[in-house]
Amino acid sequence: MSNYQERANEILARIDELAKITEEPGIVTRTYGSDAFIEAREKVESWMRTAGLETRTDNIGNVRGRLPGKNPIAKTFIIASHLDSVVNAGKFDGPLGVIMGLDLLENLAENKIQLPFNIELIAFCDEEGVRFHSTYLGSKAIAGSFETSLLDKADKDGVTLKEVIQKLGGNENRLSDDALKEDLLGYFEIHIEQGPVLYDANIPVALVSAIAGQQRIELVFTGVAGHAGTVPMGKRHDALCCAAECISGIEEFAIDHKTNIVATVGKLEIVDAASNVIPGKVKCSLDIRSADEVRLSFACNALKKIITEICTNRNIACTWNIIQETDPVACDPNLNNTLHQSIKNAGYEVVELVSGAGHDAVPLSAICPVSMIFVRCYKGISHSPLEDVEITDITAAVKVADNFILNLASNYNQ
Ligand code: HGY
Ligand code: MN
Ligand code: MN
Repeated sequence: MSNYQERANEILARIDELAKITEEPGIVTRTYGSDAFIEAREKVESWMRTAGLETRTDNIGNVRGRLPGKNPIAKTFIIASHLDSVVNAGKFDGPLGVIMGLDLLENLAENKIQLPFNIELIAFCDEEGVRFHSTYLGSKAIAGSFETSLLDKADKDGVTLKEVIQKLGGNENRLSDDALKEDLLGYFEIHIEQGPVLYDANIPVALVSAIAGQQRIELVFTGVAGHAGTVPMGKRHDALCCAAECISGIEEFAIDHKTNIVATVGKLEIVDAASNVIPGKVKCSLDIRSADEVRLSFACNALKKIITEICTNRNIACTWNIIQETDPVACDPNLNNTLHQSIKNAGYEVVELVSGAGHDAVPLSAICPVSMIFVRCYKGISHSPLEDVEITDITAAVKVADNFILNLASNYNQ
């Protein structure tokens, strides 16, 4: 068995170990600040320490491990992904990038390879944004773009972000201390594709050329609650029927423009729901994405118009609260040239993909050049317990990533 295969087996074993650390036995749910998140973070930090990295957890809750290069004042290269998950998640979305990054550094340390630059491995604490419906909390903190207005945002149980930071041992007034201020060589993230292209093409890895922009919106529909038995149909202002018509209108619009946008309503809440009450208030999420900035803003404006028209016809009030918006991000051409070469050196066909999913590379792109590779996953399934990755594809990704780091080192001339 080759060294790459052995390392891939160890990576998969650690991913399996992390998958057992969950808020709900039998499924993978590990949201920001939960006890399961804290346990997983401690596990990763212990692996980092065993690998000989200098470790620390920062105020927002990321765990960071550093492998100094030959020249400590040289630039620093960031390798990262996230430790948190969605609800009933797969076990690879996030942990694959963290554990593969750990493997890369472990291999360098074990073989006493001193690079001409420093490497910092980061396990981000909240990429998904499940708890506070605002994503990239960990990566925004280190990119210096964390919005302090979020500190008082409460989760569904009324616990504020500030309280979670304190529970994690952080100081919400010192978040800016953790922003990366040093000279950065770039950022690299290994992530499952979460789409079907590599699976259908039977190719193990892809180069990521860009990451789609997204808008996350909360829609609140306010009608008139009433008795299900006594209010005639013609006299109702049913917030749920209005939301339902809007949701179909959103789908219809996105299908018509399928070439460049996707739109999803993933959360729907009937406030004070009861089977014998006409819904007076309904909240839902709206997630709109496109790799093309102009199309994204066109789609947001067009959908807002469609929703406003439906609500006016039904005499229902609607608020459109933008929770988060990020522009599309282009990955760095120079890093991608080196990645392109590394994929070829490893003996694989080079495929370039745009990422429809968001990644922590997005906030980091504001402070350094970013790069990503995708690893094939089973039928492109993700955000699902069916998420799976073949050991042969992990082996391929180890080979590519090793080549990439060594090629970066040989090209390094700062
Ligand atoms: O939603 C996303 O794009 C990512 O999985 N957080
Ligand atoms: Mn992810
Ligand atoms: Mn995800």
